[in-house]
Amino acid sequence: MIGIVVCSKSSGNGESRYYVALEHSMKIVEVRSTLGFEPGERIAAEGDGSFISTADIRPDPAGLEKLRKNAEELSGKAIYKESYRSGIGEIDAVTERMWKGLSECASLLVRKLACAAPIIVRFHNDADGSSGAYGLYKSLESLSARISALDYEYNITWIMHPSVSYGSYEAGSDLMIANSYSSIEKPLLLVIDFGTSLESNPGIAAVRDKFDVIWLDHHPIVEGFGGLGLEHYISPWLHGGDSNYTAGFLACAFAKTFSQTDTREMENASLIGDYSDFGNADEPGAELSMLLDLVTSDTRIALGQPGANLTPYEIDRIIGDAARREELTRYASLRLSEVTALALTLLKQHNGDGVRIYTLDFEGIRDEQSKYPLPGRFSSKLLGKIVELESRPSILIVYSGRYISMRASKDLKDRIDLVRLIDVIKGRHGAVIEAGGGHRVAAGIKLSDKADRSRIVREIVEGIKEQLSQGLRA
Ligand SMILES: [Mn+2]
Repeated sequence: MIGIVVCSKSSGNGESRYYVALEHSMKIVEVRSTLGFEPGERIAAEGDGSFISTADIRPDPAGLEKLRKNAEELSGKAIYKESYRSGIGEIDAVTERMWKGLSECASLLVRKLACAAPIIVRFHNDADGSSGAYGLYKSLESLSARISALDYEYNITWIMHPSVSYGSYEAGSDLMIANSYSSIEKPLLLVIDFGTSLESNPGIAAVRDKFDVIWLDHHPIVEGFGGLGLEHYISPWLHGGDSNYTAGFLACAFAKTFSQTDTREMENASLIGDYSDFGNADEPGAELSMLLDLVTSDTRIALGQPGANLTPYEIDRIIGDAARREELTRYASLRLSEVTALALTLLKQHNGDGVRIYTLDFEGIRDEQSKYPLPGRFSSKLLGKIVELESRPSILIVYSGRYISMRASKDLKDRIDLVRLIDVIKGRHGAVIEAGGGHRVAAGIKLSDKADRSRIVREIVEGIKEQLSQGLRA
């Protein structure tokens, strides 16, 4: 077999991993060798690819040219022209307006895959982000089945991302991964369901030269957000949609530009997980949403160790195992009812202009061994329960450790803007707030120091009362 080295990764033991595009089929194969090759070199491999002869190593500009042309052609061929229709009219209208942008992202992705460029996919560790990553993963599987040149184990690093911003730390870690490779195509970074806030600006600035970036998000766009300058920043907010068009759905719609794999269950799981108006509890997805919420909150349950990186590969294994899936779903549902029942007895109540504002100290309610449920997601569920019981507009603030999570019932969406409230508090306190943001009626703050928590919670309650009584000035 003769081929061109398209990407290499050195490892500690002197042996390197090489992705080689075979000369005749352009198919990528993976080989290991202790000999040092450069991307762009023509080499001869034998048998199963485990041995590379030294007889015929030379740079091959003509071959490289042909390879690039092939990658370009593939990226055209792989794309479906027709916009994806899920059957939800309002969502489909937004998808149609994003289709051109999504197709351009897909062309880029396929070109990277055809050259085995290193790809990092970071997805938010909640039901929304992880269902998007899972839908994308399944769709990529079908892409390798459809296009033979792309039938290899992709050079993708999946990273579950535990925060709402893309900071310098994450950027540094991604650069480290990318720098361990050397490839003919620029590495690709794909972000799903987080990061549309100012805290991401340093991270974006740090990686944008090294990576091509595809950024799929649905959080309200904050003025001054650096991601807007990226070539492939896609958000329903720019196309007549809003946060109800979830990022998980967006990732699945993106996957539809190159795959026809059925991702309806993941789409609905993401809509339900993020409390979108379009979630449908009667369609498949509700159970998946709860399961993903559990396994992304507590990787000890999913993988046997806390703080581990959960990838779509593991999610797929759990979902493929009917008994495990059922056991985990039952556990999640049971835990949730227990914690909810307890929480309802411990709520504190404040009145604000006819609206009930509740606060809850979440520490001590949750079993500290298990991270499930996480305060943010739990606060959404608990608010749902409160609204069900009270049938009146309510706001809930849940705090635990350095986190403060805020939720307002949807009927308050014209009277409350939590993103704006967080901005005010950030402006007032600066470094006391490590990160903060979210959606109009669902947002969160991470403090630098837990000691400031009760003061900030008090200010949040006051700020909410103010918005309620004075109205939101435009
Ligand atoms: Mn989301």
